Amino acid sequence: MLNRRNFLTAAVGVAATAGLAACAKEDSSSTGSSSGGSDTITLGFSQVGSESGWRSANTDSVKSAAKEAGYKLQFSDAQQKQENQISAIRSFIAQKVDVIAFSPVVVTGWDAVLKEAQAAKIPVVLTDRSVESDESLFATLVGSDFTDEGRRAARILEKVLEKAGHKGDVKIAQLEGTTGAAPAIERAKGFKEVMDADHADDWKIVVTQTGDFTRAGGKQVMSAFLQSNPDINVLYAHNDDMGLGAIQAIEAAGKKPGKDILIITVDGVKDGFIAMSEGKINAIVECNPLLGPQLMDVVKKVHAGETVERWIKTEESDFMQDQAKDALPTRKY
Ligand code: GYE
Repeated sequence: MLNRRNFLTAAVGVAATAGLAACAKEDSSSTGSSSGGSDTITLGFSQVGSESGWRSANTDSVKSAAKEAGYKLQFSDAQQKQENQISAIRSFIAQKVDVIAFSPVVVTGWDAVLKEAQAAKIPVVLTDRSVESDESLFATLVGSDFTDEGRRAARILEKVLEKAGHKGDVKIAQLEGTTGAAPAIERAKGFKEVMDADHADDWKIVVTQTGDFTRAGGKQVMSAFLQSNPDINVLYAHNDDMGLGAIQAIEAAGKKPGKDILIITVDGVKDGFIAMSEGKINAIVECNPLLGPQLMDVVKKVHAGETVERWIKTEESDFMQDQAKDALPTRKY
């Protein structure tokens, strides 16, 4: 696994080409000079899909920042399938785009296509999620520290339990993100790290399964959890959408979300904040999807052959339920 902590500032080893873009098969948009002018950067971007509110906000941010920067954007939606991302990247290489950016659906299986991009001298920028590949195959990662988000989720659960005056065993259900995706692996890892260190005796993850980062997945898996383990008293969901789906399952089972089952989620999208202001979510660990402007900045730098940091991290906060009403009007996604 790519060890995010070991990222060092390093020179971008890949020279950018100033090739013109051929006809694109995917969505394309541009506000740049006449189409394909040599000073207009053509960016090929392969998005994970449209599985969550976070993802929609991220897509909007990337599209509007590309427009703002005057780049020609070839945008491709992989519908949560790695094979679609691989073919999108191959098509960007064939079109000779200037820079490729993508948010990898899972961490493994990228070496071959990344080597093809390198052979074609097209720099690759990872955004949002990381990969388990040789670090020389991409220029940088623009995104969050998911392991730390997992740790923050455990620390905020400590506060939530205290606030609720919880006594006795903490029986946790975990709704994991997409299997093999960096945020699913790392959010589970960071949470477990704190749990093993400080709560080995009183906390236990009694059930854990993927809900694929979707509302439908969260609802379905949570309703199965409630049948197999009716004594669950905490839910840790790797994103708001799965938490929102789970809330429906909890209510359908005649229980009160936020009271009978304390709920911690990650992301901080508007719908998550609405549920939190209604008392149904107890705390949210923020993960900021508005990566577009930083991404465009980095794209310009790698295109110019400039040095960039290996990991450009996102700043984030945590929110308890009593902050939800005040924070809601200020949420940008
Ligand atoms: O938390 C989730 C989305 O990769 C950080 O993907 C992203 C995650 C986000 O589906 O809602």
